[in-house]
Amino acid sequence: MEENDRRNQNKNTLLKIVILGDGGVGKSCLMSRFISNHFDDHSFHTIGVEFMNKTIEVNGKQYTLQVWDTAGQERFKSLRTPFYRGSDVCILAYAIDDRSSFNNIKMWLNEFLHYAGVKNGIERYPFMVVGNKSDVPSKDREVTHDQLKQWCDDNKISTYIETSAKNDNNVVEAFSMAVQRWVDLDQRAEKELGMFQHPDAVTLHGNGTVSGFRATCCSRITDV
Ligand SMILES: Nc1nc2c(ncn2[C@@H]2O[C@H](COP(=O)(O)OP(=O)(O)OP(=O)(O)O)[C@@H](O)[C@H]2O)c(=O)[nH]1
Ligand SMILES: [Mg+2]
Repeated sequence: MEENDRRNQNKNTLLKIVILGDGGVGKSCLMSRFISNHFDDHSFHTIGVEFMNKTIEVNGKQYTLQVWDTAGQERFKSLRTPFYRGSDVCILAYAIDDRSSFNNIKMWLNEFLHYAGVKNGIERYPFMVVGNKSDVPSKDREVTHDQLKQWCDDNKISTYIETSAKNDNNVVEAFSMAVQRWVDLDQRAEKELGMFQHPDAVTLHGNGTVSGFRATCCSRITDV
């Protein structure tokens, strides 16, 4: 392993992850389950935004996730939207026993695109859809897993999962998947930037690799 790679391996990448979705779908509970492995049966509605940090390892690398929990109720819109800018990942959450929260995902997607100023298209931004409350009895389920998949296919979002903050099902997995999606898109952007800035560098040594060029992209690498 080269010295540069070794140094990068020991660095910690800070990612801002924002969670959006209707009031009551379980955004705050997902955050508490992830950050402190705690679940509150009588969680209060969030007012504005709150954030908490947690470091996790994905594929042998450290990521500090700054998780931003937002207020889903319409009356708090002006308090939450200023915090969308600078996000690295956006999680769109609904509850599987609440059809209207699923129908509103599109509205949340559009709100984020608008206020975060995402310009490069949905496929190039790490979105993830999370169907929470997967623990509810099947008679109460209003959105199937197939409907989740179909919606994501139709909207060009490739990362989605069902979770239960209550039963601690798939919560860490959801955040790990979100990081992985960010890594994949970041590497793709880096590659494209390299090709753009050094269009004829690909064949210099006859091994098909870009010669000695490494683009920096949107990641923030910090020492911890
Ligand atoms: N059954 C079940 N209930 C959950 C789950 N997650 C959250 N809840 C419950 O759903 C209710 C709302 O959860 P919150 O986390 O406060 O919802 P929120 O999305 O943060 O709501 P706002 O802050 O108003 O936007 C609470 O009563 C939680 O106990 C879950 O995975 N399963
Ligand atoms: Mg909340």
